[in-house]
Amino acid sequence: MNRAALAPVGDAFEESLGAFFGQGLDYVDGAVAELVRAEGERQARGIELIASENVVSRAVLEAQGSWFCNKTVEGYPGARYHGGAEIADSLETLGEDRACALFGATQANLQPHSGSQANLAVFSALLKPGDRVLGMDLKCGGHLSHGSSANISGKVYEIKAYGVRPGDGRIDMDQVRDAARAHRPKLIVAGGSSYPRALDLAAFRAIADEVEARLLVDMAHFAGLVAGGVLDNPMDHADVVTTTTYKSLRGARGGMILWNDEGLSRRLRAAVFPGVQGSPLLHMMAAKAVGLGEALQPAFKHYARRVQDNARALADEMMAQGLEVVTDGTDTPLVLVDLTALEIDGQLASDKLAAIGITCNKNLIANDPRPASTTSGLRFGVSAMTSRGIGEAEIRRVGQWIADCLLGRMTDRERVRRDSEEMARGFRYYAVSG
Ligand code: DSN
Repeated sequence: MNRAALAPVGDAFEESLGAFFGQGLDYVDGAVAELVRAEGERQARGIELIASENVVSRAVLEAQGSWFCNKTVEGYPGARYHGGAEIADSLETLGEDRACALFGATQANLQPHSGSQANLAVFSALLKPGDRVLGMDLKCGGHLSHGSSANISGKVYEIKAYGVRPGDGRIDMDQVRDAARAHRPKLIVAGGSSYPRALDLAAFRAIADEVEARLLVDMAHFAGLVAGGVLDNPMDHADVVTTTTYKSLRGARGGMILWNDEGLSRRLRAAVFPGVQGSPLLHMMAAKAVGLGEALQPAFKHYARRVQDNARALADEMMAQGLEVVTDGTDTPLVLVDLTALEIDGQLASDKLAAIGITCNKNLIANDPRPASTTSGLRFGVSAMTSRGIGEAEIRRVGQWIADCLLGRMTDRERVRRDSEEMARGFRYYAVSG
């Protein structure tokens, strides 16, 4: 092919370089820019109570939009497969050091792209296919990646489940002990996605020791409260701790693994890479490091305390207004409402709340008579609104709106939608339009 035939393409390419390196999203892609703006507006005007969400700092946003996104590495600091990794090594080491300092661990792995990836890596490091695991039933507050039949964890390993006491909705440690004695699992998993109470970590440890199982604590939903010193640290009890970094911990999206026993290090690191992942997302690693640095600051302790206070106030108010709250309260950022006494299912309930500007999610509850597509529960979490500055008086007002809406007492939905928007806009947020 002669050069003349290539020239127009070459010219167009070279002409495009100015915009490629110099122009922002508004100029380059108006369609996506508009969606970004619309999502920012949606977030700014809404009362966000999805338990797995939070609001990250401007600094976290900046780090995840940095040119670390251009870098590919595989392996770990000092032992990479790609060149030019010295700065990435410093970044990953800095992030690991911060994670260890925050949670009192000696070992950390920040490479997991998500909490599920972190859990899968731990399972594959500690178990052989077919090995038995005792985890919390998904319906009772466990997590998909702890052995749900729909998840790879439930297909590769033999899963036995413990639940919650029918009377008070709490984990019955006697039942856990009986199940552990009966099934002799290799691994016991504590933690989940909708259990609102603090775990009895010492009892889990004692049971694991008795049956010679390893103990994995997944603290994804309450990691921020551990970091802030509000809840006991699972690192004092577990062999391995996993977490997401973006829920109450308020950092970039992704997962993390912590442990102390250096005898596990080679297996756990190899299970993440090359076991279940290739290259880590270095821009997210940078943002994780920023979030962990923020969590080490004194202000984070106040945030964590306020998350728990707000969650308790929300639960109290909803109960006072006539809703049934699972376990009659919470120790964590989570509040789980049981709708079984009402006509309304979780899907319809969350749709009704969305219409008045409150976002949450439908959630299975113990012995749920409804399927996962509708459910009889609603899950709320206060981390995101706490990060924006909400306090007890306002969260109680939100609790009243929720109860009025679900109990059919709301006469003027449009007025409440306007009031909730006014409340949300009264809290801090990024400048999203401009
Ligand atoms: N684990 C899911 C949740 O709790 O919503 C996503 O993080």
